Amino acid sequence: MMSQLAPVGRGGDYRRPASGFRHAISREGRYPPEKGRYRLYVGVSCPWAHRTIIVRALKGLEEVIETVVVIPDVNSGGWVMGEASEGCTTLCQLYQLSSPGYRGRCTVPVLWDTKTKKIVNNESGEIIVYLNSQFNEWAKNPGLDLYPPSLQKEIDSWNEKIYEYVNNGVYRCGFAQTQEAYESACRLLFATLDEIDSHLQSHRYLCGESLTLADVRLFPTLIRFDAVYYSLFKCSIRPLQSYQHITRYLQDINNLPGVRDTYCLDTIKRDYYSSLFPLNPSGIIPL
Ligand SMILES: N[C@@H](CCC(=O)N[C@@H](CS)C(=O)NCC(=O)O)C(=O)O
Repeated sequence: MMSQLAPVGRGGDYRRPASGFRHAISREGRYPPEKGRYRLYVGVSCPWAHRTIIVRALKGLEEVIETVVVIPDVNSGGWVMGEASEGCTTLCQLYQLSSPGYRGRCTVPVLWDTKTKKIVNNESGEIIVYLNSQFNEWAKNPGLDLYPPSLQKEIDSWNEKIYEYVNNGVYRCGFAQTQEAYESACRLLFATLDEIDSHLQSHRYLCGESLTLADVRLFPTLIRFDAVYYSLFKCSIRPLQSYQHITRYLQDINNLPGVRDTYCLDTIKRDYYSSLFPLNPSGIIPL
């Protein structure tokens, strides 16, 4: 099961497959911004989907883009719909509706076009860029720019490092299939957390005084860290709460209007320990 879910390289290191649907939302393109046309399929325990839920909340897009929450199924290991959507009862059926014969993984988040019945994009890092910039006409907070041109270089450089060693880094610890691959991922993860902690000693957010997409991408991993990754994924050199500046930073983001409502730690723990990954055979959820 693990080799299907988590492809590895020759050294037993986890290799995340690239996302397959990469269309843009743009005025000139096939998918122009429109109120009510697009829908987000999300799983509430998924950190990648969590990014999109945060940007939707911060920008005030609740009435512009609806969400459908999918649920992890213990038996099939895939996402299923709570209620049928577009005539589909599983997320894989939705992928088939968009692309008959699709053979890749059926992941969340999915940005769906209700008009053409196609997946526009299933890469969270790109979806949040479109949510930030393309729906301002209808957003409650159109002035909030989480990816301002003056900071894009700095944001991109944090993103690159944080994706590799933290966002995907925790999965590289949890899905490693050799001791060496695990140790290497774990040391790189904690070296990056050390660097982030010392940076946050003199910076409120990663790129200064205002929140950016770099913070939005980091937060979902950090908020799950001590509850899930520390034990289930063996990210256990030290608990995250022992980092003083990261802890302050997490509280600051958590206190931003709307953010606390974007996740539920009990659901996250339940899903990770019982259904998302075959890493905990007893299904027991730690206290
Ligand atoms: N590159 C994707 C990754 C998304 C992803 O891996 N989602 C996981 C949930 S946390 C998923 O749906 N996995 C189901 C599967 O691989 O079958 C993104 O950032 O949007």
